[in-house]
Amino acid sequence: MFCFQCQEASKGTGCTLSGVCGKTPEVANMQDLLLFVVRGVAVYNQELRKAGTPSSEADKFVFDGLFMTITNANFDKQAIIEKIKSGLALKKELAKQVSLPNPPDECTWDGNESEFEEKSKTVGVLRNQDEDIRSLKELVHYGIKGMAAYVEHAWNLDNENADLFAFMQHALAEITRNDISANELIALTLETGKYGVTAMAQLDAANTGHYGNPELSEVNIGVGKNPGILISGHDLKDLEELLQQTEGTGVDVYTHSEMLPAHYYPELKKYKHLVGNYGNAWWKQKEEFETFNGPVLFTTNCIVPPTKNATYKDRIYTTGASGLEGATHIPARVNGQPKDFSAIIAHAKTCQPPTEIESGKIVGGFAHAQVLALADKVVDAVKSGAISKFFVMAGCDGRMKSRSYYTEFAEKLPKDTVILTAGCAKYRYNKLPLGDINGIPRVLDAGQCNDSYSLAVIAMKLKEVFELEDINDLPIIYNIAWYEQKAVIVLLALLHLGVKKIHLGPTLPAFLSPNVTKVLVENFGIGGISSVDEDIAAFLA
Ligand code: FSO
Ligand code: SF4
Repeated sequence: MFCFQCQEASKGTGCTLSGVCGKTPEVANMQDLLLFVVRGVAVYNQELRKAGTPSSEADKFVFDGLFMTITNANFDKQAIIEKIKSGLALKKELAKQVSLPNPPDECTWDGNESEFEEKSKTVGVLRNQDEDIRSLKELVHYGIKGMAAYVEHAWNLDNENADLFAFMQHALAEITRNDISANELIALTLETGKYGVTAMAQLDAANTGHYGNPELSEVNIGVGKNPGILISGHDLKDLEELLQQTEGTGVDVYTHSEMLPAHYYPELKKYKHLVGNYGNAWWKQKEEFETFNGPVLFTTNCIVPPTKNATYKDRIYTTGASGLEGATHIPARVNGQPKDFSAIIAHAKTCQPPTEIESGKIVGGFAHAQVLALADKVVDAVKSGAISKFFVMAGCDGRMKSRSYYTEFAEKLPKDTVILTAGCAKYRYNKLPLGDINGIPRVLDAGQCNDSYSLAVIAMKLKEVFELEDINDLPIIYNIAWYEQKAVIVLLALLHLGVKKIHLGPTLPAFLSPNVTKVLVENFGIGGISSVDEDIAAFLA
């Protein structure tokens, strides 16, 4: 195996023996083969698209296949094998309708399960010899993986955009080319950012269209007396159906990690048995799932495979693109009918209520509509000097010790600054007593990582209000934490919007070669982080 797609890549270069995330070499290899099949399907479907007859089954296969390979989304080898088999069958169907003069191996290869392992070892990241071409191809690849996740959530809410399907498959077809140049790939990287904005805007429209605009909300972090189900990941449709099916059953629902922002949506917070948010960011699950006592539902990443002795092993359920050997997988919707959560609900009834690990409330819901509703107050605070600067600290949290930087950074920021956040990065500072400025909380949480879109909307609005030419003239500093591929698409989207001098930490991606890093530094002023004191001094200078 070789994988370097996330921030925790072993030794900062790549995982080769097994994943720091818990991915075994067998699962890693099958994911490589799945991506190989995804590329073949994309190449064929692009041909069909040119003829005006793209396959919607292929569209779905592509975004779903990409999503399954995102960091810590799916550890279930058999589920990945089944996906490969369905992709091979689909590819054969598409091939019948297409005549390609020189089809790549991605299109022509076929094999049975006994041949998967051997083939998988030849189709991974290292198939590209040139490190810059490899780096750029993977940068695009990870960007469209993140995009695929957002597209899937929107699709679950009956929201689809043919342009996004076309772009993802175009990008995959380009990555499949052996003769693509570095310049072509750089252009494709920037284009990926453009479609990243479209994907995030689409998901924002889907979420707000179904559940209303996020609004200023207090979220309970304590527990109630009923047994509960803990729901993690990003898929709001799954949460909605779970809430509908648990209503009146005596089973409460709690959010974990990236599901916290569900509490900000009027159409979700209205459920009285959506009791609160339990715990912190994804990587704390090993302790928090123990004390939660009830079953846990993963709707997407971030799964940490439980240790042998974990008491919650049999309490894990997955659905959608997520998967874990030994966990119960709740099947997809059929013909638009809701998923069947009866097994997890029955399971919850046999469990003890959660053990309280903290109490109190956290505040959030500052997506674009809420912030724009407060725009006058915010603008006055900037004009009067009460707010000197905004710090965008969106992104992901992770296990690395060095991430304590973000807690310390938030603590040491001057009291006249405001943090704008989205994604699970917020757990590094969202329970600190950072106070407010004239009633405006000093940490404004827009929501999930995809709600970084809201932060961009807010920035563009401020640019308009202050009549600035350039988004970079705003008093906004970008100090972003990344972990997996959704952060890659957020980053590329920000670059597309013209944001410069983004700081990325706690370490720069292993998949950026020195030359590609140089391009990003020279054209966009991207930088890493150093010490909190040095960085704050530099940012405020
Ligand atoms: Fe975090 Fe995980 Fe949302 Fe990511 S829970 S790390 S960027 O999946 O997607 O922020
Ligand atoms: Fe390693 Fe990250 Fe890949 Fe997992 S996803 S194998 S931790 S680089």
